[in-house]
Amino acid sequence: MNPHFRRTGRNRRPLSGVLVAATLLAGGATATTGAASAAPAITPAAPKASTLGAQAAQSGRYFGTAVAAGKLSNGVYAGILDREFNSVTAENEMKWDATERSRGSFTFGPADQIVNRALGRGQRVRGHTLVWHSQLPGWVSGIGDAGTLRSVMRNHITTLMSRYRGKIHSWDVVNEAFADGGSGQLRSSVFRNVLGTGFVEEAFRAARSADPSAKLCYNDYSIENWSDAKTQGVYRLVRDFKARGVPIDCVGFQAHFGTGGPPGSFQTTLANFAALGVDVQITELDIAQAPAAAYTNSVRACMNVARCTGITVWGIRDSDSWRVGQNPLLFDNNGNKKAAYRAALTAMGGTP
Ligand code: 9MR
Repeated sequence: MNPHFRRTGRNRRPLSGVLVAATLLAGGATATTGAASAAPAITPAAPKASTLGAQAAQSGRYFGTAVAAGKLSNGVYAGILDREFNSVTAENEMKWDATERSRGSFTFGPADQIVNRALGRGQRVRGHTLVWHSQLPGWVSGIGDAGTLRSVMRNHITTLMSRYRGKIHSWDVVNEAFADGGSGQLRSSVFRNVLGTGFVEEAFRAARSADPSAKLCYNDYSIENWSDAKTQGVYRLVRDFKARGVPIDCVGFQAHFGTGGPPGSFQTTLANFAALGVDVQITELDIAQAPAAAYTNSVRACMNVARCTGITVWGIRDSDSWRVGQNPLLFDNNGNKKAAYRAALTAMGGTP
């Protein structure tokens, strides 16, 4: 079982405002409230669009989805993709185990297919992901020598980013590096264990050199609740990077939620990160059973933060989701729009 399933349940409990405020006071983090940096997302005169991507574009945002190369030939799938979305993320095709199965030998067919198809249709592309402890080939996780791992990591980053230079709007440079639970520290991984905690900085510096036109994101799950130790750990990392001039442009909040949807502090979290001088994005949104109100709250949190630049849902139809049996997406197995779809579109000011 994928460990994410265990975590989505805990992820959804909004903390009371009192607890959030107390944590803000005690934590010493420079924090602003969600409302303070919220910008009106919709101008009254803006025409109402009837698809997700078109409506997101009214406020300069994108609305994207994860796609699988193997499904692009399915007519229902491709029809929804092209009608509704103006950004795509390769669900698996750009991961290390898909692109560099053995050292120095790169495979780009399925990733190229996704990128070329999207760009040919005017859709933007998110890059996912360069440095991640999971879906990592054994030949990488078995490296014990720092010099070797450093050179392997740099080569992987440089090769992928160079191939798609100028074609990717945001790259998840480092994915899921923080530990779950209360430590607020980086998790154990070959990268941290062999290179030390500085591997995150090394990865971002290599990424900036490889494609200066791409926004460089740190991406993680269970960092939506402001007072959580994991959220605070990522916040400290981003604050430190900005203070020291280490390149970082965005933070991706995966947003794999349980039925309750986002925690009550989600907008505050987005606003507090944005106040550090980075964009924020919702990168892998899905919600168990897809309650309409939970989608409304998720989309509103982004729309209310000026630097929340886009939302990506993690799949098109429920049958495309990694969360088998949880029906967490905006379209049912037949490709019909669900109540959650109408909620998401309406929350952006569109009209179903
Ligand atoms: O949706 C992806 C699924 O098809 C893969 O089997 C899985 C392997 O770990 O990864 C899923 O996508 C993950 C994403 O890359 C990173 N965040 C969590 C996502 C869901 O597990």
